[in-house]
Amino acid sequence: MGRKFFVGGNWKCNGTTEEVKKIVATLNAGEVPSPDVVEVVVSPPYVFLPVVKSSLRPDFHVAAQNCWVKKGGAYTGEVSAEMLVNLGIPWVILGHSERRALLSESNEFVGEKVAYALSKGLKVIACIGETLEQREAGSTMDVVAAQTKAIAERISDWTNVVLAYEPVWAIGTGKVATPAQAQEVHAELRKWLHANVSPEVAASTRIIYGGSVSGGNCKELAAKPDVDGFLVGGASLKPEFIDIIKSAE
Ligand code: G2H
Repeated sequence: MGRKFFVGGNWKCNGTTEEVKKIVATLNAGEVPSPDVVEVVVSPPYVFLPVVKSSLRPDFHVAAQNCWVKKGGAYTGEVSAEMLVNLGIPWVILGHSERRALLSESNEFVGEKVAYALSKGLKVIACIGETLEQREAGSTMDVVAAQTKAIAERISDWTNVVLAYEPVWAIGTGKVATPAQAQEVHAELRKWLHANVSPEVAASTRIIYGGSVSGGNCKELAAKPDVDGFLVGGASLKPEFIDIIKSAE
């Protein structure tokens, strides 16, 4: 089964109205492969979701950067999955390492969020990845397997899940994983899905790489058989995001 290349742009907590308009204009003017070849999703901060959704080219989609773990209510500052669905936002990023680290989101909490978001009809970019300390201790696979297991235990349908492997040591540091390092973890994750979920899910789930992806390093990474696309941070705010989308070809 072919896995369509996926490129996500995670704008994180960046942008003013003017900057957002500029980024959207650049995206709208970009010449990219057809939606049959690559799925493109950009993820602005919550407050810009409506304006980006209404002004973005129709072949690109939008994602929120987070959502609450259950139905809305007395949860000050949170945004529910139901609200995203109500606004026609199809995707959400969950479990980003910045939230795991800075807001103490546990594997279990992220797993619950993924399950709830899927149950409401959202598609999920679920992020996993090890710290430098964990990599140096040789526990990369144990860490990403535990993060994936916490999701796998709570969901039964992986159709609307994209798994984003983002080694924490590569995020925003300019220290990208080598294509071989990315391929090794992606292949192991696919094996894990094969053994612990099903051969079908292992074959069809897109595993994308994130961490200092740029216009300069994307082609080599994209050439690896188990790298099905990217989650891009810093470079998704720049015109080179178009070059990254083009690496799908
Ligand atoms: C990893 C990535 C986007 P950057 O967080 O999710 O960010 O490309 O800036 O390392």
